[in-house]
This record gives sequence, structure tokens and C-alpha cells, in this order.
Amino acid sequence: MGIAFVVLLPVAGLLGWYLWERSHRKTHAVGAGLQTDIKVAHEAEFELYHNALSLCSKKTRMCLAELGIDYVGHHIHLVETGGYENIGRAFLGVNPAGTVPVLVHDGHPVYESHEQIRYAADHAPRGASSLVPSDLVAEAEMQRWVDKSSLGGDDPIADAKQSAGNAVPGLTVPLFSSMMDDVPVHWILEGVLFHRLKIRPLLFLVLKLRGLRGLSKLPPAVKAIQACGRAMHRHLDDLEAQLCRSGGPWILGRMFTLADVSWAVVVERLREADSLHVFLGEGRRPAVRAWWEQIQARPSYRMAIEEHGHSTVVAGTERLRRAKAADPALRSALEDF
Ligand SMILES: N[C@@H](CCC(=O)N[C@@H](CS)C(=O)NCC(=O)O)C(=O)O
Repeated sequence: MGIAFVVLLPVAGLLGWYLWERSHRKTHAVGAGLQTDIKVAHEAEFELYHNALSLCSKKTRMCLAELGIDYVGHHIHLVETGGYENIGRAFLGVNPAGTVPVLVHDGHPVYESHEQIRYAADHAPRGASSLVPSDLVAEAEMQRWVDKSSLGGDDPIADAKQSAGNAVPGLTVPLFSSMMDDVPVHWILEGVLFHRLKIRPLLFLVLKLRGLRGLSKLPPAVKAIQACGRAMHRHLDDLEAQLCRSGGPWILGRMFTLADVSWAVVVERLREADSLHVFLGEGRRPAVRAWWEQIQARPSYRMAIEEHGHSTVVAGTERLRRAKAADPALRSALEDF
């Protein structure tokens, strides 16, 4: 009786804590775009909940910088950068889906980064340069290129052939794996317990346990990375052809648009994941290379990307680069698509 009590009491306590905590972390999928029926606390007209590593956050930050929209920023940690702040009670009140970025306008959240850039462009301050063509045919073309680089759905890898944005998470797996060196297991376990999409923390757990050197011996991961790599080659071939057709310097020609913003962050992620040389190295895709150089020269790139660099991402990229240099099998698994 005594021993049973000593064992059962902590178990009952832990279970009680888990159930109480879970009932207070209200998480569910959300709709895309402006949510007029939801109001969150705010102090400025525009606020942005974002993360340094997140590709979609980079997209919205770059768009806001291009439009000259001032905003109050709230950096929300993801497990890769400092712990699961995105599934904490406070942030779930802003986005019950537990993802960044969230653009808040006059207290109303706008969900999904491709909707946020569109929304921001429609609410640009007077005098801001337009990022959407006035010609309807050109606008539809721009939208097609935004869609072709957007990250959608809960299982992004499933759609890698349709969008370069959805080919990106698979190609980020090596960087995730490398970054897991700086992530303690108990941070990941919080996600296993409370994340809406358990597959995400479970993937991090496997990557953490196997380590970067074990990645090439994880067939499902290698298969997914390679499928995304092949898909990305095709998407970048399409981008190369479009830049040649439009005459550049931008995707639609002379006008810099939301399409360029949306693609810029895809290519930026390839740089971070140490795979840019695979896609643009040795003279491959010269038009995309020239476009990418011009993207990096824009003030918005400095403001939205460079000034939001994060030490664990920089360390992760460098560790990945060194691991591939030291291990030809790893390099081949991660780069020979
Ligand atoms: N389709 C969404 C993607 C949102 C998303 O999955 N965001 C990632 C970062 S790019 C995130 O918050 N991940 C954190 C997690 O799932 O724990 C968008 O375009 O905004």
C-alpha cells in the first residue's frame, strides 16, 4: 500500500499536470488571410510575430521592408532557435495553429505568409512603391509565381513537385539535423507532448538521436531530401526560363513584385542549408544567379534577412558544411539528387 502510493502519486500528479496543461494550450488549424472575428492585444497598427530561421517570416519581413511599413516585431522562438515558444499559451492566443509568421493589423491577425504579403501590398502607405502590377494579366502571372514558391499545408513535403516553397522543408532537413546539436532533448519533448502536428517534433527527435553523421543512414529522410532536391531542380529550371523570357532583372521583367519577394526567401534558405552551390554553382542557371545577386543588394534583404541573423542558424550551417566536407557519403546523400 505504502509503495503503491509512493509510485502512483507522482504518476497521477504528472498526468494531472499534462491534462491541465493540454487543456490550456488550445491548438487547432486556422483559416488563411485576415481574421476579422479575432482580436489580439496590440499597440501598433502593424505588428509581426516572426522567427529568425523561419522562411515564411523572412518573406513577410522582406515585404514589409520593401513597402516601408513600420511594425512592432515580436520574435517567437521555435524549437530550433531557443525552445517551443510557438506552442506556449501566450502565442497560441495569437495563432492557435502555433506557426509563425502572424501579421497583425489593427489587432486582427492575418495568417499564412503568402496572404500576408498580399495584404501588406494592398495596405501599403501612400507613396510606397507598388509590388503588384496594375495590369490584370501581369498580376495573375505574378500570383502564379507567388503560388509556385509558397509553403502550404501541414505536410509540406507532400507537395514538393507543385511548389518550390514546399520543396524547401525537405532540403532544410540537413540544417535541422545540424541545429539539433544545440537543442536539448527536453525542448523537443515539449513538442511531442503539446504540438498540434506531432510529426514535426518527432522528426526533430529522430534527427537529434541519430545526429548529423547518422543522417545518411536514415533512408526515409534521405529519400525525402532527394525527392525535394529533384523537385527544386525543376522549379529553378522554370525560374531560369521565366527570367530569360521576361528579360529580367526581375521575375516579371522590369518591375520588382511580390513574386521576387516570395522566391528570394526560397533561395535564401538554400544558402542557409548549404545547398546553393548544388543549384547555382559552376555556372548553372546564370539568370537565377544574376537575379539572386540583385536580390542581395536590395536594402530589404539587409533589413529583413541579414539583420535578423541568428547565431544557432549560422552555427548550424557551418557545422553542416564541415560535416559534408569530412564525409563524402553524407555529401553524396545530401547533394546528389
Ligand atoms: N503556410 C504557412 C507556414 C507556417 C509554418 O509552418 N511556419 C513554420 C516556420 S516557416 C513554423 O512556424 N514552424 C514551427 C513549428 O511547426 O513548430 C505560412 O506560409 O505562413
